Amino acid sequence: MLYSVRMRAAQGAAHEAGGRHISGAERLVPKELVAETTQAMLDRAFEHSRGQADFINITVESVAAESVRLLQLLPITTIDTDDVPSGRAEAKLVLANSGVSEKAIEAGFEKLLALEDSMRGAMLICAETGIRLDLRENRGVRVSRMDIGDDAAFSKWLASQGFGNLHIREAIVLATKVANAPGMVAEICWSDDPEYTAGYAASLGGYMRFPKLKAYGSPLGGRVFFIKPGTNIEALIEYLENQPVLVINGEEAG
Ligand code: PML
Ligand code: MG
Repeated sequence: MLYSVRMRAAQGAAHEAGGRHISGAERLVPKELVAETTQAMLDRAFEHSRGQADFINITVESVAAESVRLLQLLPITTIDTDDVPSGRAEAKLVLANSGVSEKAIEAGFEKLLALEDSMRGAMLICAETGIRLDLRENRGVRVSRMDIGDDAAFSKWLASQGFGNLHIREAIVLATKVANAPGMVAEICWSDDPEYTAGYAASLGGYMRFPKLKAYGSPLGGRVFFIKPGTNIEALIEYLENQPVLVINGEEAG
């Protein structure tokens, strides 16, 4: 048996009562790690650089081991650019090479840039027309119930690649689950943490990181998922929210 441990924190009020999203986290851990995982999430919510959390919700829920799907970690490539505009231009090229239309890429960037504040979930956008497909408005679709299979080995491997921070650890796990979703073409994300400027464009072809995808100091970030036309959106959201996934990294062994 595993446990899905998830946290969401907001300022002013609960998310559903109009509070401002501060932070969220997702883990899938054995019972003996539930207590320390919840404590770490609580500390993180209280200390977040997006601001003081007034509302923190931590949910612990059992997950049957046989329902867990194992997925291979996406290969990671870093593309360093001189500045944010060239980072965004390169990220658009990656999306286009993954099969997202120019119209949809422009629509996705426009929607991300038009956000007045970050959402707690992602926007689903048609990869051809750029039309928003989910009906979640300011909430978006939150990807949940995923983790890395072997946490200690993964952290060690990440550090050996020069990726020693929590942002990458979480983002690569989420991006691996998302890239394997039914109907997924590609994802674009940049961080909503003011002090973190990186983002990525991901698809089954890989996770392309861009250290400069957002201006330093900006609390505006988020995710757009580009979806193949004709995809069953309900089944897609069900997978993103509820299918338990553990990510396996074949490279750790080496
Ligand atoms: C986040 O902060 O939640 C998103 C981080 C995206 C980029 C992570 C990376 O450095 O690869
Ligand atoms: Mg964040």
